[in-house]
Amino acid sequence: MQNTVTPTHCPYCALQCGMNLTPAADGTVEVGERADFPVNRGALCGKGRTAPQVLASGARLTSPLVRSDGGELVPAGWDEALDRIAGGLARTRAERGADAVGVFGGGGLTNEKAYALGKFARVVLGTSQIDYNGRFCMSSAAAAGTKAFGLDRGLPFPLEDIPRTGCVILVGSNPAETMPPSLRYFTELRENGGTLIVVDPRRTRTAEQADLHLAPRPGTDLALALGMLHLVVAEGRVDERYVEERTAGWEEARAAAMAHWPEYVERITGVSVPELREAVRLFCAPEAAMVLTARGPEQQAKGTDTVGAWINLCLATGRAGRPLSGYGCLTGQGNGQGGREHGQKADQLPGYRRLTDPAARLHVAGVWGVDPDSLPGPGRSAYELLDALGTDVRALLLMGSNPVVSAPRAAHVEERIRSLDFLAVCDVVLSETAALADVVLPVTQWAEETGTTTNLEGRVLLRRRAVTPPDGVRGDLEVLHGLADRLGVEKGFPTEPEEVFEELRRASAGGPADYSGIDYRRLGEGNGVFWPCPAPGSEGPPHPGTPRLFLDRFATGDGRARFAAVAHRPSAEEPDEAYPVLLTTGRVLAQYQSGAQTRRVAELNAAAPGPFVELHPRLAARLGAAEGDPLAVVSRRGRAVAPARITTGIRPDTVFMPFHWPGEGRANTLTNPALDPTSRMPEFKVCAVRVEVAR
Ligand SMILES: Nc1nc2c(c(=O)[nH]1)N[C@H]1C(S)=C(S)[C@@H](COP(=O)(O)OP(=O)(O)OC[C@H]3O[C@@H](n4cnc5c(=O)[nH]c(N)nc54)[C@H](O)[C@@H]3O)O[C@H]1N2
Ligand SMILES: Nc1nc2c(c(=O)[nH]1)N[C@H]1C(S)=C(S)[C@@H](COP(=O)(O)OP(=O)(O)OC[C@H]3O[C@@H](n4cnc5c(=O)[nH]c(N)nc54)[C@H](O)[C@@H]3O)O[C@H]1N2
Ligand code: SF4
Ligand SMILES: [Mo]
Repeated sequence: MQNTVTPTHCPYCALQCGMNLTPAADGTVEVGERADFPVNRGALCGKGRTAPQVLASGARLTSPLVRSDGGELVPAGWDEALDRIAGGLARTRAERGADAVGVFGGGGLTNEKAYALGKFARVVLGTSQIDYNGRFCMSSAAAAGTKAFGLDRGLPFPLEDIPRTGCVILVGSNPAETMPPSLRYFTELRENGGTLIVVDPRRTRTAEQADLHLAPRPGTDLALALGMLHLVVAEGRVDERYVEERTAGWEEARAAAMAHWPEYVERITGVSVPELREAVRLFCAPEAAMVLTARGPEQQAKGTDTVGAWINLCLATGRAGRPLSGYGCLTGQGNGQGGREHGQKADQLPGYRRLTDPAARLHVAGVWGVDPDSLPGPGRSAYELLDALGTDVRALLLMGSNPVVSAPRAAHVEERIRSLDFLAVCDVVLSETAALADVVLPVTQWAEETGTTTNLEGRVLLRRRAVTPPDGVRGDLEVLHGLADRLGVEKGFPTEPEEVFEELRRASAGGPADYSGIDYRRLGEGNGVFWPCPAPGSEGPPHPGTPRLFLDRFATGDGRARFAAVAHRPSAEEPDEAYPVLLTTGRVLAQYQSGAQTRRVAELNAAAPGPFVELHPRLAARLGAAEGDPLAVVSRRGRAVAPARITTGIRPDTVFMPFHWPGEGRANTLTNPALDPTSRMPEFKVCAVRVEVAR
């Protein structure tokens, strides 16, 4: 395997760029262009290009660590570490019941790991208390997509359709920094005569490429979408025939939109009536158009309704389930799509089945060889689970997330984690969360192991092992196998990813996310397969996969898409005298998520060395702040300090902080854990703060 070129995929975001890896004799790994992979055609961002540096980083864990009597984390052997974890989880279960043991997963885990982790929680631990960081990511879009279309797949079409449509509205999405190679699709759209509208309170690098940039006040996208729908109706642009033939619920949705006059919407959003009209004109003029959302409108306590309102706009104008038209959500993490399909979510079984559906329980229990009645019911959502640590949930197994940095109201979450009776973390580095654990297991990552991921298009991909892992580390699947064995379940947790995938195929068969017609051989030969891809009957040819969904019918019982009857409502926390400024949060190009991995790469740290507070010159003048001055940002949850970065590219009523760093500048010390009632998504994108120069 050494010194050969292995075609594989990036460890980080949902684009899952193709790349070629070649290990060199000196232990380094060369990243080469993989031009034949259509999604990125060889292009990579700096994070992907430098990803191998994390493999060899001095920060890499190469031995299990256990907490000593003196309270230090000290190296230990694998047997001792696994014994301790099994003992810790079993003790809590014996003393307090199965639901006192929690499991927290991640959307970066491969399909095989996500599947095995969900099975481990339900079958070995018997707990309902499992959820994952995808809840913080795209759960609002998933909930709205399921309501509207009967099925949630981030993009219902491949990225290659984007350049050929007529207009794209990108809502709260900054691909120039979060998925740079995808920007090409939007550039080509404009070269082909199409138009790009960007909706973002900041003039991002993405907004700079747009034909029209709307800069609403954070947390008001719902009103904005309703205002546009109002104009669509008022200007006679409704596709009556499509609404009649392919949708349900229009009358209620129409009535709700009619209550949102453009002038009223202007007052709520700060987007002027002429801008609203122009957006409607650009969206409605061409034959086909798309709306794509990302975390801006979704990470709100009304994220599900907000996405529903954008879907309404698509439905009223006949722009869903037709060629080159549709609504899509740009998922975030490497396996953000697959990670939400195979059972690490609190209410879910593999194949995107519902845990409360008796037929789903019967099918999956059959594959697992257990009694369906032994499967627990739905558990708490991610923030609610973290909030219950130390009280109802006393022991936690965590794999693939760093909530001390990334969870809302992070100081409280950190305090909850510290109050656990027992914490075990599997990670590649000593993340801020792993540093609090009783046992830390060092695991293999990405290029050191094989597994599948499902990218933002719903394309299932094979990520191949390209290098030999360092001595002392093991894969997450080996960890689950070792723990299951110690907890009395000897069978059902294979360590070979392909074996796990074969079982996942059977478990997903017949479910909404049906992978049963996909296997490693097929994935190895091409550029991935789009689900659903059911297994053919004994005679039939292989199913080709489904790049484009809903062209004939939606996945609802009657085949019709559902309008959402939604109305504007304020954010959970609006500015007042004590906290007069809006805080929003997000990402920068050179760091990834909690930074656990990218903060180990010198080149990335040079480009993005630390947190900052972005603010408008007018707000800066009011505060007496100059560029680089330390600013204290204070919310009802806490206080963070970071240098001022002054720019005219942000609304004067809003400040922005990236969330990639721990410590004093941790943005999530400030954020509001108010949850969306349907998706249980926290309101990362808007809360009220006070800003002052920290002297
Ligand atoms: N460089 C980098 N790339 C990444 C990641 C990373 O950490 N770093 N993470 C990956 C993951 S998991 C994800 S989920 C994606 C996220 O990808 P994006 O959604 O593109 O990233 P964000 O920066 O969180 O948010 C996008 C934009 O929303 C805007 N915004 C803030 N509040 C509002 C609002 O109320 N309404 C609207 N309309 N917009 C608002 C912000 O100004 C920001 O520019 O990126 C993926 N790619
Ligand atoms: N304020 C604010 N907060 C946010 C957001 C925001 O926009 N604003 N965005 C939210 C979103 S969209 C997301 S997705 C979350 C992400 O935030 P986190 O869930 O913290 O995501 P990561 O930093 O990617 O954490 C993954 C951890 O798992 C480790 N890891 C990587 N690969 C593997 C593996 O294969 N196995 C194991 N066991 N470990 C592995 C990494 O080293 C890292 O420590 O943050 C959320 N938090
Ligand atoms: S855009 Fe995403 S998948 Fe592509 S190289 Fe960058 S981080 Fe990796
Ligand atoms: Mo995400």
